[in-house]
Amino acid sequence: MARRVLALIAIGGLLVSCTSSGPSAGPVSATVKEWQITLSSANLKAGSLTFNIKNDGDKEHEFVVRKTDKKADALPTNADGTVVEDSPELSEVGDPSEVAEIKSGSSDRSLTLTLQPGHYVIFCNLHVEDLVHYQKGMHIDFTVT
Ligand SMILES: [Cu+2]
Repeated sequence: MARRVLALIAIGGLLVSCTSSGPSAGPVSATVKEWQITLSSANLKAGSLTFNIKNDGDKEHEFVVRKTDKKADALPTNADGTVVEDSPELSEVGDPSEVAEIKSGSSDRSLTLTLQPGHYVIFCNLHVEDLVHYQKGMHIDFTVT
């Protein structure tokens, strides 16, 4: 009997999570590693949002957030392939608008931003030992509505 009740509660929880639609109000779980950045949701709700960042990789990474109309894979770049972080086409969205030096294995870094509706990108802009992390694929788009 108790087991059946628990099963019904579990099913009810699944139905609720499936039927709730629209943007996520956060917090957002973000993972950085070689060579990608992933988010628990890429459709976020405007307002104050916290990104809890985990480095699942073997290398140090960073987490740079900018508001821009450009797609994450088509940002303005320097001659070495890194992103032009202070390009007029990219807007900072907080002070700071990024988290640097995220050590391998760490999960205690976070970034809270107040976000307006629009299109945003996150990228890692490290260039270490001939590896340009942005060019290796460390970028992602997200939208705020
Ligand atoms: Cu990186």
